[in-house]
Amino acid sequence: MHIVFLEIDTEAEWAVCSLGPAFLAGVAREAGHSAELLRIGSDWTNEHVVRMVSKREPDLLGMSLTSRQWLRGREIAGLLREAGDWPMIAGGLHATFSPERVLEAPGIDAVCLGEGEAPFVALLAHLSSGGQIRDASLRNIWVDGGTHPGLAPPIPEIDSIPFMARDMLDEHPGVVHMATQRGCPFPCTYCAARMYDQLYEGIGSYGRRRSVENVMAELTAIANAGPLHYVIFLDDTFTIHHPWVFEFCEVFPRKAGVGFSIHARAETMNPKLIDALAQAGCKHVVYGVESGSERIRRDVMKRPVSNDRLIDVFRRTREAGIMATANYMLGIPGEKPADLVATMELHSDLRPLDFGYFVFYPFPGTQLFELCRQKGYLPEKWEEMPARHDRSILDLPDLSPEDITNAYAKWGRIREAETRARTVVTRN
Ligand code: B12
Ligand code: SF4
Repeated sequence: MHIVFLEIDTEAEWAVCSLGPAFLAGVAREAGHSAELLRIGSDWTNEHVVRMVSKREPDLLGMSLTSRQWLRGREIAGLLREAGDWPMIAGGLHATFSPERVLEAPGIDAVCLGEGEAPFVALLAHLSSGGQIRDASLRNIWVDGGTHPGLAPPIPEIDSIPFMARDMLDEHPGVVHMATQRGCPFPCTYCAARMYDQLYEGIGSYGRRRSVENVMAELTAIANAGPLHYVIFLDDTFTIHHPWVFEFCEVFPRKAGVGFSIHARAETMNPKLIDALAQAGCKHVVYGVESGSERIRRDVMKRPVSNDRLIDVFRRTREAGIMATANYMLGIPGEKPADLVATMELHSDLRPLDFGYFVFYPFPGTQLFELCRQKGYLPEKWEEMPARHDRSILDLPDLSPEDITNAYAKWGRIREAETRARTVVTRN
């Protein structure tokens, strides 16, 4: 079978495509099928989309969906159904946590719930032996018109999963993206990734990490096949399970010897770990700070870390020679205008080298999504409103749309001022 995975670009193209299809292409190829990626550019016309899909003569289309990709993904699925009769399956976070809505979309015949490797290969076997997608009766695969299929436990031994099919990621040569773990043990109420653990409650454990040996085997294979200049670890929280991280820091510089970046939660860092990471070649840590208000972090987001601890971790990261990025959110339920200011104040104490700022969006399945629904913050037509970084879809009692727009604009001015200041320092 020939599978074409569609990567739906929204307002801009990310430097890397969705990792899910790269894992699935790995298992599909191992099972004797062929798979390729079609990246649907944000500026493609409908005619161009249809032309590019037909040219590839797919037996099956696969679409990975985050909430951000959903509205355009739905449009493209409908368009392709009118143009051809290609069966299509959708998977990923959004499909897993809004399956009924996704299945209502014309052009989407089935949804894959949760971890995709085993169910996808089972579906390919079903189709290869003459079955139709809508007749499939397989765990995790919910077909249009069918009932909830039940879930198989996640693959216990994740080292047994083939390496990602790297051609599916559209990476820049030498800069590679890696995933060493699945699941996250923290309880953040706004986080969609967290929901996988709940999905599998009573079925199996979603939280697993590859062995350092297996990760290094993948990096060695990459280095043997072409250039390897830098590794971006895309794990949610690279620094959980310290023995693993220390083992990695010991092996990585000897076997790979290049720079790398990670995502970390500040509470998981300590001076010894920061030093070990720096010595191993870590150049960049992205921290989720989210809010400068301890109240919002503790009571709304379930991130009870103090501002002092955050300031200390940023300072130590800086002193170790590692660039720190801080990510912030604004427009969180429960926030008041003073909390928006508190985040900016904390930012000036943290002094990160870079930062990101995003307006809160309630991802289906999360606790904060439920809270927004119960409290009436979600407008009636919320599903038709795009998930954007600069605008809230919520009707919040304590923040007006202007409060959020103004704060977003102010973050833009902070960025400009910091960029200007850095340019002056560099010139001098
Ligand atoms: C790496 C990553 C990225 C990468 C790659 C994107 C990607 N989708 O893989 C980049 C940097 C591009 C990125 C960007 C963004 N991301 Co991001 N990202 C992640 C992260 C940390 C890891 C993803 C990962 O490792 N996947 C590994 C694979 C194995 O898991 P998976 O994607 O779930 O895929 C499995 C199954 O879902 C299924 N499956 C997936 N696709 C398909 C398709 C088919 C056909 C089938 C059958 C099955 C299937 O099989 C896969 C293998 O088991 C997740 C957090 C997380 N843990 O999921 C956030 C996450 C996906 N990102 C998120 C967000 C919000 C964003 C951004 C909007 C950033 C932002 N600033 O807000 C952008 C938007 C990206 C986009 N295109 O829409 C949210 C999405 C929430 C949601 N409900 O939509 C998450 C969950 C973070 C969070 N904590 O809430 N991200
Ligand atoms: S630490 Fe990050 S990945 Fe883990 S639950 Fe919180 S936001 Fe999600």
